[in-house]
Amino acid sequence: IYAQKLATTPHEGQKPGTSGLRKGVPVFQQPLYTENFVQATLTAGLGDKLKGSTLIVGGDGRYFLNDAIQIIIRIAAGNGVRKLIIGRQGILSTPAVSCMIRKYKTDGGIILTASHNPGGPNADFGIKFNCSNGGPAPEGVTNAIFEITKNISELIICPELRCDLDIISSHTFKVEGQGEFEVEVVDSVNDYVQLMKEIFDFEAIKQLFIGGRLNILIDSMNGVTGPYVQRIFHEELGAPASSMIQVEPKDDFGGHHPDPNLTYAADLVNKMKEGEHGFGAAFDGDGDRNMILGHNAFFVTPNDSLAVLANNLECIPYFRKTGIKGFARSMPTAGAVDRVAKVKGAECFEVPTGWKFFGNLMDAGRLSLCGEESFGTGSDHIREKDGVWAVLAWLQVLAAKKKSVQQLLMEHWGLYGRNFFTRYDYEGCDSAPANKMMDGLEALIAEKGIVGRKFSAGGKTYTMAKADNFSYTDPIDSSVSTKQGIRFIFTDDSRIIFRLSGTGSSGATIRLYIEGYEADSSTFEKDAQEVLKPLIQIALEMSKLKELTGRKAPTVIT
Ligand code: VG1
Ligand code: CO
Repeated sequence: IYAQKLATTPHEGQKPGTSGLRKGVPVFQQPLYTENFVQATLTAGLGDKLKGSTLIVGGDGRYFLNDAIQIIIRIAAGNGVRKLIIGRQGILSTPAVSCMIRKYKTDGGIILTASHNPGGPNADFGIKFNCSNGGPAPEGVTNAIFEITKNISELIICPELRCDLDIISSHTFKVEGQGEFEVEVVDSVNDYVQLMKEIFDFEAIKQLFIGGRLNILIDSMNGVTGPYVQRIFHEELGAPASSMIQVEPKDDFGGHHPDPNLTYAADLVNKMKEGEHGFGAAFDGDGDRNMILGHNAFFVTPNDSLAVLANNLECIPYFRKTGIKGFARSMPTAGAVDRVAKVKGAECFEVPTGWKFFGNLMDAGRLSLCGEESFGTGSDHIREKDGVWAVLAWLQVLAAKKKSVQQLLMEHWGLYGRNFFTRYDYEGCDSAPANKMMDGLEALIAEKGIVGRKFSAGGKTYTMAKADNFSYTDPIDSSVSTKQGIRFIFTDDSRIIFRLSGTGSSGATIRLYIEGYEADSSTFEKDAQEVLKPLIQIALEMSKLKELTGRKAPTVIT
């Protein structure tokens, strides 16, 4: 096999967002578009380690996966990468990639996914680089990738190299003038399953399913988790095969949004409402998100899920060994976990949106468990959020506590109070009005007298305690990330937060996050939409969202 230099010209807009580069498939299919980004990723991501490096490569099975992997193979070989470890048929969940990077101590990995965005020839694709710690590349690296894409003029590629990914085997190629290049096609689930068995007490979880004590319903939403779920919950833990649905990874996710929330996982929610199951869960396309439901589709918000797990961490063998090193959440995530941390005497960090911000804290041994309101939960067992792990963690707690999901939540709120939370997404807005709205909010936080000002709606009055655009200084490497979301924090800890999404593939998505805390147990069973109504009204008025975007209602409420 020979390698050659190939002239290329830059493509605009190859700036990685919250979690890698996400664009429509037709964008990635443009001549040398994917090639440019892969070359930039290898150059910037690996630096002087590029020659002789080993990488894990895999994705969530969406349309264009195989094409993208073949491009990665050709460019990696051309650039002197020594070895790629690739899941069979290119399938690896995001947490599995993170697990394998760490286990095989590789120099990093490339994940092919647009996560919860729809897939198919006219839907989205994505490419993300993870570093040798198993976590998403930090901003320093993603900025360096973007800089290269702006001036790229040359690729090094083995144009004739192709590799069959259908069977588990190792392929070795001799690249002229360079040496050996190896592609090892591996089982997609083995390493991940082994890690889960080290973390959890599978025997204890198994007891839950004996004699149908607990009926579960797991929805893979035609994403990557299907094979993992069947292996773990059915083969290893003995749950009946009928307790798993949509377990066939499809390249278009069956035409759905593979996003585990009450809107897009409606199939699961409706089945759970029939009352046959005591526990339900769904995952997103690449397997890093999770949604937890109890009997009759009792909804556990991701904020509460994180707090309940934090409160019961000692039920999980892994944490009995490691101890509790600290907790963290992303800024828009409700502060339920903060209350647990306080009682447990543990550190609690607030980081910007995106899993990449947790990695440094974990590497420094200061973070055990963390999460995001966007259905992300995880721990320092890897450096990505992990959907299947979260479900196992819940089942381990249920097995130890011998209580229902709803009981656990009611008791939790009884101890800590309830952080009511909702997120309104306005997807597919035009960029100009969305930016105008954010500019308006910037002006508002800069106003003299904003602190102390009173805002009223629905018979409630809130006093502004703090208004800013969230800025984060990483406590480990002191890197600073600015403009991570406009925050309005009131004297009773209620919060209104505005952000623009960084994972969309076109236009702008406005995210509005609302949080209100209640210690009074008579409110606990109320609907969050009802409790938060006054704050929502204040948020819409102060932002002029409706006037500027023309949107009367959000596209998704979580
Ligand atoms: C969204 C979520 C964020 C999450 C990110 C990646 O980002 O809000 O919490 O980390 O998706 O998740 P944004 O910028 O669109 O708000 V995933 O499962 O898409 O990798
Ligand atoms: Co995801």
